[in-house]
Order: sequence, then structure tokens, then C-alpha cells
Amino acid sequence: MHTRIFIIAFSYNQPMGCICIAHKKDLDGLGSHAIMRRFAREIGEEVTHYFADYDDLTEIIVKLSEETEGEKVIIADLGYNSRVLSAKDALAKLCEANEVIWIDHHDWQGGEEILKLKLRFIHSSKLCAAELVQQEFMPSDEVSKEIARLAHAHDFREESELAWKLYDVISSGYDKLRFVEALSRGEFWNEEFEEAYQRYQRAKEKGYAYLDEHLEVFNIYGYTCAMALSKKYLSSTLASLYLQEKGTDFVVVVYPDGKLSFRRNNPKVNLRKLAQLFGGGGREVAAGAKIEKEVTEDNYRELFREIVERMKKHGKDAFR
Ligand SMILES: [Mn+2]
Repeated sequence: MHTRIFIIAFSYNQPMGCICIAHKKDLDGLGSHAIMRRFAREIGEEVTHYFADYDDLTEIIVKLSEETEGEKVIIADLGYNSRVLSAKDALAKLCEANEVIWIDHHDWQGGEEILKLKLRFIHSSKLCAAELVQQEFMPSDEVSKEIARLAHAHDFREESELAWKLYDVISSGYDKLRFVEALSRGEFWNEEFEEAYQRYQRAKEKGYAYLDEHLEVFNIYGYTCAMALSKKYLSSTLASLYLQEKGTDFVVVVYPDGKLSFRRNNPKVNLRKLAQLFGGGGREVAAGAKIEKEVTEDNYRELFREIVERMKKHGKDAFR
């Protein structure tokens, strides 16, 4: 009698691994990365990190669809937008050849076509992405729970000194993989973080002063809007929070590369609709867009007026 032994391997050189594609700009995205790194370490798998944003997510999906199979692919803290739809075929291919799990808490309105693909979708609007990742992959791990708790505090704008300090470390341009590695080992603060944090405090003060010097307040159909040009190094979260303190109904932060960031104080203003006027999108409470124009010290005042004119042109309905 013969005994046959089957050895099934996906590839001899590259063991089946895990790919984590998550948002690169905040604690929720990098926290999701850190939890996945911890998970992979625990089960002895390799993890490849892709630090993504909405503008490069589709590129990553296309690239991976061409070169990966048999892997676990986690996409976290990245919501649906029309760019994702444009990469639907590549995403479908990726989902067929791999196990894809999309974990998110953003608004998925319009994303129904994507959800029909062969992927698992884990979604909540009450929890942040890192919490969902933690519950799915590391349900009883205390370090992962702490990472998730910090991410939640930042994403939901709650008070947590450590969460906001970590966010400053991220905003300072600190190496993302190094950051994720530290968190994944349960190291939430160290000398390097402190140094990056201190450096960023000085940058922030300069950034706020620059905003004040490049700020104008407009009145559009009875809604007040604080609009300001920001330095690139001040994140849209920090710049808009600073402008929101001025108390206007909503704020628009304009970046030198033409990026627009919308936030509001008045819940009657629908920011998603406003951002759509500029080809962007997002949520009612926070939205973004990009105009194809370089914004400089010389042209920003003129550009502010063009932005206001475009909002006015669409009438009061554009706000609700
Ligand atoms: Mn998030």
C-alpha cells in the first residue's frame, strides 16, 4: 500500500503572509498597522505594510492585483470614494486570488458595487478602524486593546494626552514603520518620540501663526466661513481644529498643492456637498477636495474668492 503525502505550498520562497494596507496619516491607520503587525508576529507570518491614503490606494490595489495570490489582505481605515470604483476590476482580481478583508468606519454611501466583490466587509460607525481590527484579530490582547483605545480617543476627538501626543509624532514626519514597530511591541513612548514631539510643537506654533496671517472670514448665504492658507507641515486635522476655534459656521483649510479641507462647527452645513462642488467628497462633518492649482502667497486671496464664488453659484441648497 502506498502512502502519499501531499505538500501544498503557495510558494517556496515567499511564505503565505499578510498584507496590511491602512491609512498613513493618523493614529487609527497606524494603530491598525501596529495591531496587524502584532497579530502576524504572534502567528509567525510575514506582514507587509502599505501606508496609504486616498490618492494612492488605487495604485496599490492595481499593483497587488498583478503580483499577489494566496495572501491575507487587510484594508483598514480607508473609506469608499469614486477612485476606488475606478479600480474595481483590479480589486475584483485581488479578491479572487486572495482573502481580502476591508475594515472601516467611514461612510460607504455609493460603494455598493465594491461590496458585491468577494471580500469580507467589517464596518461600524461607532468604533474606529483600529478597534475593529483589534476585535477581529487580537480580541484578548491587552497591548492591542490599548492601541485601539488610543486610536479611538483621537478619531473621536476625545481627551487623551498620549493619543494627541502620538498624533503629533506622526505629523512630525516620524518614520511610519518605526512608529508601527514600537507600538506593536507595546512601546507607547520613547526618547525618539519625545524628540519628534518637541520638534513638532515648535513647527505647530509657527504653523498656527501662519494660518492667522493668511486667514479671511467670508459670509455665504448667512453662513460664516473662516478660510486660511496653511503650511504643508500642519496636518488638516490640526489646522482645521485651530480654525474651528474662531467660531465660524465652517472652515476651509487651503494647502499650497491645492488640497482643500472642510470642517464645521454648525451641524446644518453639509460639508460633503460643498466638497463635491470641487470634485471631492467625504462625510457631512469632514470632507476634502483638491483643486488643480498651486496656491501661493501671491494668488491665495484671489483663489479664496474663486472658492467662495463657486459655493455661492450653487445656491443655498449646496449647504444642506
Ligand atoms: Mn479612522
